[in-house]
Amino acid sequence: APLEEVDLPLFFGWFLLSSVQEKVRCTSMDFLKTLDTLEAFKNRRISENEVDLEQYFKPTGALHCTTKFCNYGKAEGAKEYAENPVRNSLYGSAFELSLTALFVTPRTVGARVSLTDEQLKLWPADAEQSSAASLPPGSRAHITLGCAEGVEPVQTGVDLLEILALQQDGQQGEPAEEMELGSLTYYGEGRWLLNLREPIGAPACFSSFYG
Ligand code: ACK
Repeated sequence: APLEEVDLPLFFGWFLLSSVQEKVRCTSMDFLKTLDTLEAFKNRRISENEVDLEQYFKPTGALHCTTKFCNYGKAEGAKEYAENPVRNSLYGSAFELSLTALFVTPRTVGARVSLTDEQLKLWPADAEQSSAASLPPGSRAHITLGCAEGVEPVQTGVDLLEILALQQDGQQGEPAEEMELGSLTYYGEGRWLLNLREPIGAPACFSSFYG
């Protein structure tokens, strides 16, 4: 087939270098392990059954931060995004992502990514539109670290937007614990957010995934 007919990727995004993937996975495991031992957490369990959090969340493949989900060209705005000259010029470039928080819900565990102005140039305008709140561009940026049985990774961004919408709505959450990694807040309905004391710098390559 001529080159023009080749499908667009499943998604574009930043892919963490393998050395830092290991580090992020370890930090996330530590977080889940510690969370599991906290009294505050035991009293507000995310599932009716006693579950070991590390078993409850299944890993979801190579760690990445999705910019545009294209679904091989079927997603709205996919072609426009793929043809954007800025996207084109930055394809294959190295970036440093800043992971500023970890969060857990009954469905997903993820890391919040705080994008720089340069990184925001790669951010699609419609990424936050699934949220009823009007959150600034880049709010959805995250790395999925694990999903509960039967939950799709797309849920992680939805869960993050939900917590940020609560914050924007003035809901401070319930301060739950000062952990070594940072301060933990409870937002109800099994939603926990840990603001990292020290953001994790994660080198990543802007590229695409075909699957
Ligand atoms: O964890 P994620 O960001 O959530 O990475 C995966 C990736 O694309 C491949 O499935 C994300 N994803 C899936 N569907 C959507 C969607 N409708 N909108 C935004 N991101 C999506 C998923």
